[in-house]
Amino acid sequence: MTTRPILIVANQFHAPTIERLDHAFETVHLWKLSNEAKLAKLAELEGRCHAAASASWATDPLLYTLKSLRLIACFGVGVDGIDFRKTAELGIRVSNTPGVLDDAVAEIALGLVLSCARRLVSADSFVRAGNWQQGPFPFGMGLASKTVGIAGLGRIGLEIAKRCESFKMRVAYHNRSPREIDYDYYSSLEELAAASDILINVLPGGPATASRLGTEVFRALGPKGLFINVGRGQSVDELALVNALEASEIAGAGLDVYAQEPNVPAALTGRDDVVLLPHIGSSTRETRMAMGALVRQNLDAFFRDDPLISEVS
Ligand code: NAP
Ligand code: 8YV
Repeated sequence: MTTRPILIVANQFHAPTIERLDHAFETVHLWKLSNEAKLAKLAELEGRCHAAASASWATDPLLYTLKSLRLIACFGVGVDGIDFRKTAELGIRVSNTPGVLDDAVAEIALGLVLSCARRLVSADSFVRAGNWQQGPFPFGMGLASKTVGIAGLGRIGLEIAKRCESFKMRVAYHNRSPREIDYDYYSSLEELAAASDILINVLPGGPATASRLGTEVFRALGPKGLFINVGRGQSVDELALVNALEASEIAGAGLDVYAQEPNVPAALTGRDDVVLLPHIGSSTRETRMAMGALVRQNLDAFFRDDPLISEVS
């Protein structure tokens, strides 16, 4: 009889994927245990368990007490939930799910752009409230010939750029270094914001980008500018964003991500110049299944001693 490898599932990241992992591995559902029970279980697994699967934006810090752990296979591309100081110290490799979610996140980014520019959510409320009979809805902003600034022109950023081109927009971007691509490059976020009608954040989270989008960036974007965030909430100084909206220093914002999810600042929920989504960038049925398949492929490669499909270096 062949024994199945032991796999820790750190949190409940996607039920259909976890169900499949339950069939392939001897899974331990860590999130179901109390902290005391987790520590006891991890001690019992010492030397016998070498891999865990986890959401990418969050994991269980108690995982790092398992000294035989060698892989955290993340469900998600943004790995800001991983403590890379710890993984380096303990010799733990990390995989993620890049590429398979680019279309879904780009679709949500464009959905937010359209919702903010043409005020779709407010227009819907206007009709439902019976206000149309009293007069027309206020004008929105057209997209054709406007400049979209993309902060983080990587895999997802490129898919957003392609879609913006089809709306006849000009594309500009900021990365740490320019790409070989025919879009205008700005070496600072402030310069990019100043050149943009719509600024879209797709930067990864983590210390390098923490609160990078703040007062100066919003002032540079200007009173007609729209800010869209599908990257990470921690990259935004949310207080500065609220202040910029309250002072009409920018025209509006469309947000999929927040600094302290699932908590959204009350100062935002009361405003009709913002569109607020509950971190649904990658949440289509197809995309989540593809992310789960990539988690599985990375685990299989690890247990065969093959190179990982998508290792975070
Ligand atoms: P990616 O391909 O690695 O692209 C990231 C881009 O950001 C790269 O072009 C990189 O260029 C730039 N960058 C990285 N660090 C930077 C820094 N400190 N300053 C300036 N530019 C920097 O990643 P991706 O697959 O497109 O994903 C991007 C992020 O989207 C993820 O990390 C995640 O946080 C977020 N995301 C959100 C959702 C959602 O549901 N809303 C879903 C998936 C992903 P350089 O290396 O040249 O700087
Ligand atoms: C989440 C994301 O991971 O991939 C990312 O970085 O932000 C999302 O796809 C998703 O909510 C799965 O937990």
